[in-house]
Amino acid sequence: MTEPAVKYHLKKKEKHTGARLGTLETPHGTFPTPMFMPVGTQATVKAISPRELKEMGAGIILSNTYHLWLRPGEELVAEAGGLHHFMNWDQGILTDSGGFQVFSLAQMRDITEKGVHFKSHLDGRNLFLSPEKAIAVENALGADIIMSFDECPPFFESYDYIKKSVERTSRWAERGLKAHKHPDRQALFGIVQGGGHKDLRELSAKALVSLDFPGYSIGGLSVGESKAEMNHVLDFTTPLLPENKPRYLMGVGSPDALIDGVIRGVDMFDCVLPTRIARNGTCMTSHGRVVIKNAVYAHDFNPLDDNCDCYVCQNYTRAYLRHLFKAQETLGLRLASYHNLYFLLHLMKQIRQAIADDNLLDFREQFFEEYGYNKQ
Ligand code: PRF
Ligand code: ZN
Repeated sequence: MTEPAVKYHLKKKEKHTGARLGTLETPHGTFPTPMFMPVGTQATVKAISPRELKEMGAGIILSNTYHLWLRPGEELVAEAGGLHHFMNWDQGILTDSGGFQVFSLAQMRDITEKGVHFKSHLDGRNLFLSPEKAIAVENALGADIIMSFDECPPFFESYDYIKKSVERTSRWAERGLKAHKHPDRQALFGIVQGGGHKDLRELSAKALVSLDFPGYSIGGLSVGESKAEMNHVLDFTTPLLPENKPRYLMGVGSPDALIDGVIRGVDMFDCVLPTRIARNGTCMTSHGRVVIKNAVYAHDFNPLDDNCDCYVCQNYTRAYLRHLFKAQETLGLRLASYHNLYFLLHLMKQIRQAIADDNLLDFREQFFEEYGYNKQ
């Protein structure tokens, strides 16, 4: 029996919710959970350097098998000594399998038992991705945590389709496990699917748990359903997963969903949201979203967020940030991206403290009130 590549330590459960305080030990360092993972799809967190990521306390980032397989190719990354060396990031990396990206980006897909045929979103080439191929690419990239190849069906697909899809995703997970070459260096997570159906989530979780993955992802959420629906699915899905393994909710990263996910026992999250909205000038602050291009900020010489101690808020004004965006200067999107990532990493820190203090529900109430969620 080889040692698993990652070790989850559950340190404490919050008294009034399902929230868990823990740590995840990876071959590239240990980070506290619950944690938010910044997204670096193309082996870079857009506009932010690894030095800056470290400075803001990111212990793990996410990257994408699909994108790196197409460009520059996993062989080139392997030639560079793996993804950590290639991008100069010595902390944790998690790669998504490509399943989700194929379904969301590529065209003319044809799903069979063997895998998925589709056309590249870059040049229209015909491509084929299978559980074995996805794992081979992830093995070559060398991330600390890797994902099974899954299908993420639309939330409102028919019950019969989702059932067939879940069964196939479970078979794909097993094939991926067999194909995985470095279980001692890379932890392969299974991905629970099943749409909004309790029995299908159970079917999925049961099959994956019996395969004894070192961690479990929850997929198929934040794909168009309401927040209430997502929370409802989490309510019955996290209890299906073993307590001594990490749980990762894929593609979720709005402040309210992070808090509500943690309350339901989720340990890890990722989302393009903070960096994507930053690039069009939307900033997350303790008082809610600030659209920095708005005229109201033209003469506002206050920091972006008076409660934030990040580099941006300590050194720049809203008026200056607005000017940068109006003048289309690239520093604007760099600073906004930095602040937004810092804001979510800081939010996770506050959440961890609230778990330690057993007052997560009070924290939620205060945060929602101040952010403006209660007004919607
Ligand atoms: N599967 C995979 N990646 C994902 C998802 C999924 O269901 C989601 C759903 N929000 C985001 N990223 N493999
Ligand atoms: Zn800030």
